[in-house]
Amino acid sequence: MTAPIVLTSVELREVRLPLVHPFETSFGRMEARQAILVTAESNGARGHGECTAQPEPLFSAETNVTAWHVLEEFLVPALLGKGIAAPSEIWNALRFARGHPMAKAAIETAVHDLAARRGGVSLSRYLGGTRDRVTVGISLGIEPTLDALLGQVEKAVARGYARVKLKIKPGWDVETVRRVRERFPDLRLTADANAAYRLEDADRLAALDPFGLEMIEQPLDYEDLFDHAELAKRIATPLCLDESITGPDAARHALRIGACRIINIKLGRVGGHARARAVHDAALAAGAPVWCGGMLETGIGRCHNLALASLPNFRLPGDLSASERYFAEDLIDPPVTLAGAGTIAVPSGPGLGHELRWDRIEAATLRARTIRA
Ligand code: OSB
Ligand code: MG
Repeated sequence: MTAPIVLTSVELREVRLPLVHPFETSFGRMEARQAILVTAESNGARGHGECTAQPEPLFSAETNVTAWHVLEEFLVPALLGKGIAAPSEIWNALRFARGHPMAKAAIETAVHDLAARRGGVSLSRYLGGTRDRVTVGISLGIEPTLDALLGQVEKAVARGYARVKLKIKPGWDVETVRRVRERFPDLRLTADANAAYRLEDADRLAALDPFGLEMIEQPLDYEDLFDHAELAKRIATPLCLDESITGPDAARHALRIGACRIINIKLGRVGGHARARAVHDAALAAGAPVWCGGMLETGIGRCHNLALASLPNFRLPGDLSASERYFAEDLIDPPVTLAGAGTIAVPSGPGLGHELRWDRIEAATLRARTIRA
């Protein structure tokens, strides 16, 4: 038995880091990653997490303002000064507060990092990871022109990414995928619609079938498993769900009714490492593969994703790219880099396995507040 963790203080810090290239999806365009970083402290031991909310409620209902509010007023006070038997207990300890999975994940993942560091093991080892490198892809946003997108794909292929995901929306779909497929006949390709279609668009989505996409991610509404199951009967390309999978129950239901065959797991969307593990296990039990999604995280969130993606049922390339694909200067040292053959090494040092660059974090800070027990 390891001793319980008693949090003595929690720091919330909002940072803004410009992206090297704007990222556009069906729901909007991002020029920077603006995130809340959470540092949990227990008698000198520290752990770090990153909230995957954005300034606007476009991908999910949470925003940086709601996450900060809920962390500051409710979640952090509920945990400070109390004995936490294990980080996997945090989801239950925070059950009194409805919703806000990204805010909950930010503190839950920070305490996981703290627990792994305290035990002197990597976060991957702490979580039960089974690989020392993970296969990775790149998610490419909507570009002003097809030629600009083809240039981006070319660069990604040259860098060795194991698969390319194209963001699609009505009007940037069939022709887009056709052109990329023509130019790169053997590339592992997927498409992500971020809920931009309706079931009535089934024919348009079926028109993507000839291009050999490995999956279409979240074509329909985030609340709608039923219509995804209907769509799955009308198209050949496998469906993957992102926004709709809020936890293990949603995963079980979606797989059971045929709303998807593959699941994208994101720590923030599901509420942290323990919930991510539960989704992973639900998919494994149903014989479905999972892969690790991304939210343009800084190196802190990215290292959490790398540790998560080292679990056994992460059998498809994740949206886990090198630091340089997102930021001129990442918040960790060393930055995340691609190893050979479209892989990234899972950090092996204690916890997240990378040092934090506090000079850069300070320079990127918009506001900070420490809450003490
Ligand atoms: O739907 O997967 C998504 C980024 C922001 C919000 C939603 C999504 C994404 C990505 C980027 O696709 C993945 C990455 O972090 O590289
Ligand atoms: Mg997605």
